[in-house]
Amino acid sequence: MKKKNLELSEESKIVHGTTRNFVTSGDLVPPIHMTSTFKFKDMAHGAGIFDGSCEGFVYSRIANPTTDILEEKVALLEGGEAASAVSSGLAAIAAVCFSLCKPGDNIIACNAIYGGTFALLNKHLADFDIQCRFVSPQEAYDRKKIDSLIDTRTRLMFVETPANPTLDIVDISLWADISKKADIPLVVDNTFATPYLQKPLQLGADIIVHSMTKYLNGHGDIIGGIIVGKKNMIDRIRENYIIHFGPSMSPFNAWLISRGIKTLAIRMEKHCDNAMAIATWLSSHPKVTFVYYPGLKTHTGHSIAKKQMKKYGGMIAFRVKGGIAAGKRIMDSVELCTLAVSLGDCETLIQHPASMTHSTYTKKEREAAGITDGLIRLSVGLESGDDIIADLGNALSLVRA
Ligand code: LCS
Repeated sequence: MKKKNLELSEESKIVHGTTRNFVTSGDLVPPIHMTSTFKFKDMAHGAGIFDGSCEGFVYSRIANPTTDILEEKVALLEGGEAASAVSSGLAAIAAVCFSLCKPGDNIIACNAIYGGTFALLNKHLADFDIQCRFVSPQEAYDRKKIDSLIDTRTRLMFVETPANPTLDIVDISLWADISKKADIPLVVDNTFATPYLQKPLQLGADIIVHSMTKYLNGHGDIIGGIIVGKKNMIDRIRENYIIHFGPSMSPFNAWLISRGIKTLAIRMEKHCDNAMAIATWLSSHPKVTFVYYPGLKTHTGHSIAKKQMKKYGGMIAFRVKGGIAAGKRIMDSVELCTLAVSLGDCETLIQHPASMTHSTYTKKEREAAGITDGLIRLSVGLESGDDIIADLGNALSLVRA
């Protein structure tokens, strides 16, 4: 983005977004265009908007000025030509799948992903005769294995990195290289990293999806999603799916997310610094058996994370001695950490993937993805890192090792 004489840095773009403003009253913050429909000046104008010969808004399921501002901002931060905001992260993923795939087609995906996404890819798309071929986190580094799954009906490749809940790291450049050679779009779920930490389009991905419910909004008060990519791809997804299946975003939610994004840089810095300190502390705790955090040198994806991310994010998973029983005791004993799903909020959230976010997997499917029953997931918040450590320390002290 360019102001007249300035090339803006990432932090400034995060605050300012685009220069577009749909009001003339000089508001610093654009108002919420809380309207379902828009007045036409006359018949020629209305018909002209419909046939594309005039600029203008028609109806908020199709487009809305407040939502447009958010879409331009996220496209700018991701380095994409265009974006389309929708009602949830899963709506974004469904929109991509349904607009690119027809019955008989298939998708290749990594099996360590959010449980809701797994249910969509593994089960619900199969009802439409769209099959998903999964690779394990280890196989995700194996070019030959991935190549062997591609055929003439493969319509997209899907990865989430860092992955929910195991923080597995997918090598985006490797997947992009494979997908380019096969001429299949690569879709990256960039929810955990955000564009502040990772830019998949620069690494060769074609489409980015986000659950904006998480870090982009950052305040735990709305559900939202977005798709970013080349303009012709976003137009195709809008026309093939969003406009007529209708998962549109409320202008009020779009306005809240635009407000939330302004603090993304400083929030992500604090999430990352807190998470690094907590992961380091957990890894030397005698009652903790394993810590999953890409910032730790012991993490299998550390070197790739170092290459493709600015810092390592705010999500941690860990296992404790005494397995699931001990884990449950910890989750029932914490006082500052809140027992809740979701992530990326100001508050630290703790939860149990096997019985909560990833209960959509069978036990066998979870094991294949490395999601063990004893795994505890922590979304590190913006409180004092010392307070979070003290809270976890107290809870761990109640567990018999
Ligand atoms: N992608 C990722 C990586 C996610 O973690 C989630 C939700 C979604 C997509 C779906 O987004 P939504 O439709 O909820 O906006 N993850 C959740 C989680 O770990 N706990 O609760 C929701």
